Amino acid sequence: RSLTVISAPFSGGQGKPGVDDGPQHLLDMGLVEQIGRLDWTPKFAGHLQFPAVKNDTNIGHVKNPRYVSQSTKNIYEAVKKASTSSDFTLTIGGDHSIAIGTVAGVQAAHPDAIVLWIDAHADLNTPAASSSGNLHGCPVAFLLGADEPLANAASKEEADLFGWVPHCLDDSQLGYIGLRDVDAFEKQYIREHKIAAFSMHHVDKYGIASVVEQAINKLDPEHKRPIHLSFDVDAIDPVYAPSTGTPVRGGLTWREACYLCEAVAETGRLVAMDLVECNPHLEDAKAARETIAMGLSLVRCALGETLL
Ligand code: DIR
Ligand code: MN
Ligand code: MN
Ligand code: MN
Repeated sequence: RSLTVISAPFSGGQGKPGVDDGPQHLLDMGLVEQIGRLDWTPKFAGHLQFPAVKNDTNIGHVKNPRYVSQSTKNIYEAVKKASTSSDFTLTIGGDHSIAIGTVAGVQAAHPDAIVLWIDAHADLNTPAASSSGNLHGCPVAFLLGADEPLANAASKEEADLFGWVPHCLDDSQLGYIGLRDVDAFEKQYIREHKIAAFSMHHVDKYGIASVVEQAINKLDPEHKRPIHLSFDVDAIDPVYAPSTGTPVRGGLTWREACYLCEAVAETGRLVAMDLVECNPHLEDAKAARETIAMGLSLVRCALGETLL
């Protein structure tokens, strides 16, 4: 089965430099070779390039708006092409704003695919609701079509910077696992729109195996839809994945995270995965290596590696 690896070394969705080096570190520690030892024929599509945008001033409090819009559009085109022509698309980031492009791209090829969003955060703020102005906290809002034209823009074009993003996700197509740092707007949206959301409380209460099963059963009771796994490494406890921009205590253990990926692999319906927010420049070199090693384990587990 054919697999395309897309590198999206992008950090404009948040403020900490270094997350754009995640892909190179994953590659250096053997990503493509490790995939090749499983039941896949990987092809590395190269590093996408994100030309700088001049005078990319804030729009309201939203940071790097033109850069994020333009870069995620490039990612969208690349992922759409890969998902149309290969059996599996793995996109390595980069910060989670890249999922604006990956989810829209995968949906273009598989409009019925469900999205499992594994994260400490819901990434569901609209630009207006975001208190940080960081667009990596907003991808889901764009994909669901919860966003509005950007406030305080100088022109209609600027207000519509993210108007190109297809509203490709239905509320019932999205499920969260690992949440534990959710903003008030996001909590209300999840409640009102009845989005399938499993926080760490649910993982504690039911166990990870049951949570994965419940999530898939809720989104796809007939077990026939393709699956896109969008994995933010900050879903995992910082003990195991410390080198990430917004660590939150009380996350998934190493095995819970691997189990989740193994269980999704067992469905045989996984068609795409994103691995994001590995920042090898945070914490020390040992922490960075462990975080990258965690990421590599997640990919292998999602691609069918088993313990026995
Ligand atoms: C916060 C943090 N909800 C925000 N989001 C993060 O900035 O909108 N997402 N860190 O990964
Ligand atoms: Mn995220
Ligand atoms: Mn996160
Ligand atoms: Mn929109």
